[in-house]
Amino acid sequence: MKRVFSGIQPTNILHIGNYLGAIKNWIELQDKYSCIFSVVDLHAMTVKTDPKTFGDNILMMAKTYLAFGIDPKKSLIFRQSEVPAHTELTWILNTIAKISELERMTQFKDKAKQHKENVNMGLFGYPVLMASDILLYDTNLVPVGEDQVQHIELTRTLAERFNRLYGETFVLPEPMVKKHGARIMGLDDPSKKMSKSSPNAGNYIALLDDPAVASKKIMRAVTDSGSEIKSGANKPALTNLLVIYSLLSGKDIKDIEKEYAGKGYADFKKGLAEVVSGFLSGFQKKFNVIKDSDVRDILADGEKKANEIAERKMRDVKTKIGLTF
Ligand code: ATP
Ligand code: LTN
Repeated sequence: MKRVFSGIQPTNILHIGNYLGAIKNWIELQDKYSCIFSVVDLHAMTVKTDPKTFGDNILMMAKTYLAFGIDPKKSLIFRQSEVPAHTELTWILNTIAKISELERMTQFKDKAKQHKENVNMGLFGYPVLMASDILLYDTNLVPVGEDQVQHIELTRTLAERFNRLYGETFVLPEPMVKKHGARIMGLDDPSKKMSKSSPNAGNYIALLDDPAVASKKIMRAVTDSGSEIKSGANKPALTNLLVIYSLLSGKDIKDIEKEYAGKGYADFKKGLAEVVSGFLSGFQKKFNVIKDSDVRDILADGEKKANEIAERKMRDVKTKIGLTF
């Protein structure tokens, strides 16, 4: 069975873009592939974290995976920081990663601009840690949003380089990007992706937003000129809302357009607000009944298994390098 690996950083706000671009696709993969999903807490540290809330955010992230249907009987769920091989392999890959390659990463450039006061080595080396996550588990496929494809290409470059220098060791992974949902745009600006780092909370629908608050955000979302409910390149704002509607309801965009033919933006937004509210209440109901103690047990079990696989790979890596005698 092919191996799938993915992860999300446990930062406090998760939005429907993260769900539609990442987690939603993971659920469907569980029956077809051998899946590993990590809470990548070390990655979250590249932007200053708060010791008072960090632990809760990690737990919440794992709970979110479970509430959406990641099934610990089918998939392995674990915390990155509990598997030391990730940082160990990162150092080794650091020695073959080129500064010029890392400087080209658009996420680094964006984050460096956003956090001018804290452009740290971790932020710069972020993609190398991500490469380690992926390569330790002989990953074939990495389901992510479009913004992460560049990091997976770098992962392939590093794997190929290591294999060439030291002999066949790593499997070359491929990104798995869905056509729809890979890039949900901000509700306040359809030219930029929906992002939890946006200073305007109206940019995103957080998974833990009160459904009433989320409805207001939809009603206030920017729209394009004209009044017809029709997707297209000339209507980026409406197209984004139609994509969200379609992915959350399971209906085809064409069918939604038909449903709203002759109606205006206000009616469409009201319909979308209902779909979003229903989705959020369903998710929150499940999220709220999962016990912290169960999440801890599931993570501990996953960590044990992840450590076994990762340690085996590290032994191979060290042997290939000659770090043995
Ligand atoms: P930030 O916006 O602060 O950079 P983020 O929202 O991108 O953070 P991440 O933890 O970096 O959050 O991403 C988690 C996953 O969600 C990744 O697979 C990413 O590709 C996906 N993702 C993030 N934003 C979107 C979006 N707007 N549309 C679709 N997928 C997204
Ligand atoms: N950088 C990713 C999170 C991430 C990841 C991974 C995704 C860290 N390690 C390994 C897939 C595979 C992001 O979504 N921002």
